[in-house]
Parts: sequence; C-alpha cells; structure tokens
Amino acid sequence: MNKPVAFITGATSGIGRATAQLLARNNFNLVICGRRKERLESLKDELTALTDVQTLAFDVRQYRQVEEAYNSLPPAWKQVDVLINNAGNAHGLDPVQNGSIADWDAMMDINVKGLLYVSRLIIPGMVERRHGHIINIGSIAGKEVYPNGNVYCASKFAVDALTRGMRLDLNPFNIKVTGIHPGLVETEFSLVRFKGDAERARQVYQGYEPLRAEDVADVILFVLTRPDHVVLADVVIFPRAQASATLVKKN
Ligand code: NDP
Ligand code: 8X3
Repeated sequence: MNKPVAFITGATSGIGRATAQLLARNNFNLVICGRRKERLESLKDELTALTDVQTLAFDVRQYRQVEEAYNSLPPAWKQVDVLINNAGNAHGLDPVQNGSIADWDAMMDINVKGLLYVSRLIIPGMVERRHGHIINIGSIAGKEVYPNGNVYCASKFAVDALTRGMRLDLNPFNIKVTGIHPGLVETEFSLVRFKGDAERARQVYQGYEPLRAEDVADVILFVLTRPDHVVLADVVIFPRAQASATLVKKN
C-alpha cells in the first residue's frame, strides 16, 4: 500500500470520527473501529471516495473479539503505521461512596484494558518493523482529579502512565508515542456519561464555546505530520474558556 495505515478506535463518534474524516483527506488509509456497525459502514461509504477504508466492529473490553477482528485484516493492513487509541467514555459522575460498580467496571475495562488489548496486538508489528506512531487519547481528567470524577480520572491517569511507559519501552524501536489530553469537547461523551440524559449533557457545554471534535483532530494531524525526528510527547488542549479541570469561564 502506498499510504500509511491509521488504525482508529472509537471512530463511530466524536473525536475518532472527526480524526478519520481528516486523515482520509490527508493521505492515510484507515482502519475504523467501534461497536456500532451501521455507523462504521456509513463512515466508510462517506470516506471511500477519498481513501481505502477497512471497518472492524468489536468491543474493546473483549480480548477475543479484538484479536479476531485484528486477525481478519488482510496482511498489508495489519502493518499499522499509526495507532490512535481513542475509544473510551466516562460512565457516571458520582461521589466514590455512591459509585456504581457497573460504571467502574466499564471505565476501567474500556479506557484502560481495552487500550491495552488493542495495543498488545498492534505494537509487536511496529517493533518488528522498527516503525510506528501511537497516539493515546487521555484527558485533562488524567492530569487533574475533579470532584466525582474519581474512577474516570483514575482510568485517564492510567492512560497517561501507559503512554509514558510505552514511550520508554518502545524507545529502542524508533516508535513515537504521543499523549493527547483534551479538556471539554462537545461530542456524545456527556450523553454517555449521563446515560442518555440529553438535557444534562447539553448543560455541560452551555455558557462558553467548548472544543469541537474537529479541533482535536486538527491537533492529531499536526502531531502526525511533524518531521521524522520530531515527537510531540504530551499535548493538553483546552477551549479558551477553560483554565483547569474545574475552572471554566461561563457567560
Ligand atoms: P464519544 O462518546 O463521542 O465517542 C466514544 C467512542 O468510543 C465511540 O466511537 C464509541 O464507539 C467508542 N467506544 C466506547 N466504548 C467502546 C467499547 N466498549 N468498545 C469499542 N469502542 C467503544 O466521545 P469522545 O469522542 O468525546 O471520546 C473519545 C475519547 O476522548 C475518549 O477516550 C474520551 O475519554 C476522550 N476525551 C473526551 C473528552 C470530551 O470532553 N469529550 C475530553 C477528553 C478526553 P461505539 O459506541 O460504537 O462502540
Ligand atoms: C473528558 C473531559 O473534564 O469531562 O475527559 O472529564 S472531562
């Protein structure tokens, strides 16, 4: 294949979808992943005129599914140049004494173990080829803890630790590792966090201009298009109104 292959998890929505759309216009072939098959197929239909696209529907929590999906790729597509570990969500926003075990399991299983499962399958090929770039989508929640964020923050602190660990372990093999840590981005994120409560989700983004998924995709493309000897190791992105995990200037 004459274009690099970018493997994007969580491409059915938000940051992952916007990144797929931008990379398709910028000379990447794409493997787009998520659980919602119909969304993957409609994104593929949208992008096929621009580039070659493979879809993989799997739940990152299930290692067997991840493995079977990856193994179903044609050999050339298994040679992933860019891995964007983006799939993830917050589930709930509760004080630790009231937290839901199901929410905790979802966040640790998806945001942390899911990232590891996908990475474990793709990194050995990068090591063998002495080539690759891994971008892990963390969060400001992985840099600062905020009230009721407890387990989501822990999952994103873990993503930050794994990003740093990958950078150390993969240093001998010319593999670049980047952590991207957005603040407030208006996507389906809050709808998932608040279990479909659209009004509560809408309020998160009211009174200021939040980031859009496309703003984060722009930064991802910038990171990927630096000269070969340059790595952006760690990037925090805020909307102008945001100064920390908890300080947002609202109208
Ligand atoms: P969205 O809810 O819009 O997108 C989440 C994506 O993750 C979807 O494509 C979803 O696909 C996928 N996903 C969720 N669970 C699973 C699963 N079990 N298996 C496979 N895929 C899964 O949110 P965002 O785009 O905002 O979130 C993307 C990343 O950015 C997340 O890691 C999030 O933590 C992080 N982030 C978001 C911020 C924000 O304010 N929005 C800020 C900082 C970081 P599907 O449901 O089809 O499986
Ligand atoms: C998403 C940003 O502040 O809602 O990771 O946790 S926040």
